[in-house]
Amino acid sequence: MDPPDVSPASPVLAHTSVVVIGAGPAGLVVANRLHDSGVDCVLLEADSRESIERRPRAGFMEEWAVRALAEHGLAERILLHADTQGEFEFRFDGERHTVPTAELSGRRHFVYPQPQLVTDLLASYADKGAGDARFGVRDVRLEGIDGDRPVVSYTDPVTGARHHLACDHIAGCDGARGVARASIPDGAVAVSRRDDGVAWLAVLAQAPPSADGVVFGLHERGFGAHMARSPEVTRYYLQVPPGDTTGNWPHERVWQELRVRLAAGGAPPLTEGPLVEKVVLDMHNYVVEPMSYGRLHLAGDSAHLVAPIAAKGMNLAIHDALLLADALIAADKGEDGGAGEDGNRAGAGGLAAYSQACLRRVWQYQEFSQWFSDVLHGASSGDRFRAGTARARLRRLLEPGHDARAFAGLYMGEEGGALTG
Ligand code: RFL
Repeated sequence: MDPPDVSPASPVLAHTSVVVIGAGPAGLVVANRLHDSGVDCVLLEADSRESIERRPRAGFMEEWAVRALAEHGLAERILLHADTQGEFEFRFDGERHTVPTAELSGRRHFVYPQPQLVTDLLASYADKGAGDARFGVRDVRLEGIDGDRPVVSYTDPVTGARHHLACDHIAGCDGARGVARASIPDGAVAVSRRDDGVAWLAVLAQAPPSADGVVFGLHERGFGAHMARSPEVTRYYLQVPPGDTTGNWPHERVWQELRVRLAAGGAPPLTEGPLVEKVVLDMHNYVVEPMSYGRLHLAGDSAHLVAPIAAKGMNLAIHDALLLADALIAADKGEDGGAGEDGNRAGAGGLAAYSQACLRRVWQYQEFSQWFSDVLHGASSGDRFRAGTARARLRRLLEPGHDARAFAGLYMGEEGGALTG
């Protein structure tokens, strides 16, 4: 890797302990924890504050994640305002089947829109805490990440000036399309990928929910889902062919297809409304191992993508971020026990163990998501064998016993547990 571009002609303008790249859930949790613990940090975000506070995405938070944020004073509004859900419904063959996940697992989901979480975490870091957050930064570059003093540079969107930040560590929290992972030399980390071979049309409807919680419709025409987000907004998903475009899905076609795929005897009709967001998502997944390279540590979607089949991505991002923040705080205070056994210069004790500590949960969630994907998409696969095995798994989930309990535990975010088949 080239040495950092810090010649006298391009002076290092500042030094900070940690540069956090990306103000999504991962970056904001890291920045809040560092700032609260007195570790100097700068948060760089490519988008504007207004835009990231409006970007719709996740809604389901696992209970452990909310409790963990609450321990650090970061979940006040979630605990005040979020609904919780403890069951969901499968619909297939015209019938409704309720899965009592809270009863089976002892845990509940919190329903809290991601833009609201981002807004809360930004208010805590940048407003209440007066933390250093820089929005709209252009052309972020990472240099010297395999050395002792990496440099992150960016162009100021207003003045056009190039800024250089020398630091001890970089938290790469810039999502699936960021620069952090791309800055790691080819071959230095392993990237494993899996494509589920399906796509979902994700829509947000300006309409009240039509059921109390989540409804998964399993249908030969494709999977469909309903997810209550707030009294005014509901998320819906429709399985579509890979490569499909939103242009093929006008308003009436979306509602027609949802009515078919979510139909069941005794189910109330869907409350329709304008579709305020429409996006086609390919269901693909990846994992980067290890999650650290030199002084760069990846967290959240930059390190692993889990298709939103089981609502896991943001939860994993929070898990990584909490562990990374702890390790960075320990390193900053010289409390992390010296260099790691593998000679990883990033780190030291806590940081050397960071990747491994995250990956256990990452792989557990990837495996669950893959398992669930097979169940949800079996009926529409066009393959009678896959449809038959998916139906067998589904039956096991709906009968009291080991699989029902294991499923509920994994769905609600237990790190252990295993399903058969
Ligand atoms: P994010 O949220 O993508 O944030 C990354 C931030 O980095 C910025 N950025 C840069 N900043 C500076 N320089 C650069 N060069 C940069 N490049 C990018 C971006 O602007 C952005 O602000 O990643 P993070 O923090 O890792 O969080 C991950 C989660 O956002 C993601 O996993 C979830 O949204 C996934 N997901 C769900 N997860 C759940 O746990 N529960 C759910 O219910 C759930 N539902 C969903 C979802 C994802 C969805 N989509 C759209 C993929 C529903 C959907 C439809």
